[in-house]
Amino acid sequence: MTESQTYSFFLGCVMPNRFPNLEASIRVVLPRLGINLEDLEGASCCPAPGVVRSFDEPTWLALASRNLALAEMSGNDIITGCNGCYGTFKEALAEIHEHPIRLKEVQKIFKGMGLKFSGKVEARHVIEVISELGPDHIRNKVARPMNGVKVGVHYGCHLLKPSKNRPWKHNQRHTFLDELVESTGATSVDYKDKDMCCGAGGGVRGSQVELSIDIAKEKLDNLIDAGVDCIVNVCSFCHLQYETAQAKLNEELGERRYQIPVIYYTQLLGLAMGLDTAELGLDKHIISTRPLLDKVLG
Ligand code: 9S8
Ligand code: 9S8
Ligand code: COM
Repeated sequence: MTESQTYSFFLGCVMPNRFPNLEASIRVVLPRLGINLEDLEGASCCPAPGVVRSFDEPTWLALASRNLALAEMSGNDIITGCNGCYGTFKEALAEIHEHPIRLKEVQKIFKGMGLKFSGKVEARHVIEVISELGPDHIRNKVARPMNGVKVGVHYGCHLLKPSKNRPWKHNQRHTFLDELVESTGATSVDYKDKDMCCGAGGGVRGSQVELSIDIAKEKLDNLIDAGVDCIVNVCSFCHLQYETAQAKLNEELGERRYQIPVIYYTQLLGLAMGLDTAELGLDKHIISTRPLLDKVLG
């Protein structure tokens, strides 16, 4: 199924409920790259790897398998724009492939539910299929180069780890997203602790909000020190963290110190392709994207 360029689009919880603007940018940009999306009817939470898997692994595996089965039954591989959902699907598939007994267990649970599941479906990330097209393909699509824009790239944890179950080779693992950002004409700026977690994942944001925001603050301070014009991410949960943590920190400080626009990769690419800013949802951010848009559009 890897040759197919039509995928079942798995939204997860955060994107459709909190950031439909990111979802819109994916739906607008991907077809223009020759990647078609079909809606995945009846999907549930993936469920979140750092949360549900930590508490009840068999429930996590059964629910993840159900979502994968829906894609398998529609004849497509599954695609997601969230690192957490990507992590769940990659690891659920690895689990059933390495331990066939786990697949049998899941199939037993599915009895009478009208689900067919063999595990012969692949899980892809939006940024993975874009990166397969290669930086040159992206460069050819650029109508409005992002020259002079300084970007702080945030990969996020689940995109890259565990590395043995991720598609990027050792030498590309910490560079492919920077290259895709630079293909738009922008500059990826190095900053302290770039590979550090945003502070949201693994249930930290859900149970220890203060600690979670403190971790985000450390990253945000490093990004400010590096003089970035925006953060570029590829995970709806990282996106939520960077947007809401800045708003919360400003509220506590009583001043608007944290104002870094937080941009999903397809929004940056869409902007560089010359697409309409409202169509890309760039007018729907918690932290205004205006300073970035002023710089780009003049
Ligand atoms: S689904 Fe429910 S919570 Fe979430 S967005 Fe991504 S991880 Fe999967
Ligand atoms: S970083 Fe650490 S666990 Fe995660 S991928 Fe998205 S949320 Fe931010
Ligand atoms: C983070 C997902 S993207 S989780 O909180 O680790 O489950």
